[in-house]
Amino acid sequence: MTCAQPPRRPGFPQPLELSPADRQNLPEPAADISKQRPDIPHGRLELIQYESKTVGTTRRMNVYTPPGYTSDTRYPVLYLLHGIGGDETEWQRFADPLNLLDNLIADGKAAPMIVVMPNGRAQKNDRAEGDVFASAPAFATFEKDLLNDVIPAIEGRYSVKADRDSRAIAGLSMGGGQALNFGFANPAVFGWIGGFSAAPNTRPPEQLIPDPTSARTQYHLIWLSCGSKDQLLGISQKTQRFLQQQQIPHAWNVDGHGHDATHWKHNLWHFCQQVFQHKVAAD
Ligand code: FER
Repeated sequence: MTCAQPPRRPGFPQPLELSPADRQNLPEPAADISKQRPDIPHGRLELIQYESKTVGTTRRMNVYTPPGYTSDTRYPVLYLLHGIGGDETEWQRFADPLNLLDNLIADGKAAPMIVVMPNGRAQKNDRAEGDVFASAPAFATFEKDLLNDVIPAIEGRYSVKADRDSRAIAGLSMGGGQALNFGFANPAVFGWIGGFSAAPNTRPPEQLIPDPTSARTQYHLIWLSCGSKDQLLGISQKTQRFLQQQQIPHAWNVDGHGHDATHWKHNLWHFCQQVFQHKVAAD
């Protein structure tokens, strides 16, 4: 008698399948990448408020300004988005971007930049409370809040370069899906895109990139990364396969981590060394 495989329980993790393209293309960073170094200049992290016409409330965001920030210089801006269970403080907990950026800038490995960490849950109660999955629609609404409220507030308050070549969007998980969706939908606003462990809110490839020919040359950097132990790997793989088929230049880094802070911190560190540094695609 042969024994049939028992049916998989819904929600039971599916086996992850790796192809030769799914490899770690960048080295594993050292353990001390976001350790505070007393011997180097430090930037600042400030929690600021802005009026959101989209949501109808006063909202909060964390803003990193680099060491020696001065209104005599105009800086590029990275908009960095959190996951479904997070808020404007989540990146601080997962990756300590203040020290991570201070260290990279001190070592000449990252361009001095402003990093904006807004709250991507665009609804009146934007705390990560109760069933956090119920707020998924508010993560889509955030596109309006970002374009019409967050970016104007940042550009009115800080000394920034206000053009697509100087605006990047990246995020983790739900924020990775937002970064891909909003970045590809708004090529006039963002020139650099990064998705770390993008969640199922990522649009299917044909909707995400309806004009692959333009996308081939429009972006300075398209970054995708995911851990090989992340149950959401299939989302990034599907997106990466499309980019590859369509010959859209991109970075693809599959490390050995899961859906976790180590993957996000490591890939933010790598991404920050490429963003605003060089043009990988012709204009
Ligand atoms: C889902 C699984 C995971 C989903 C979202 C997530 C909207 C997001 C995870 C995260 O942000 O960490 O089915 O649907």
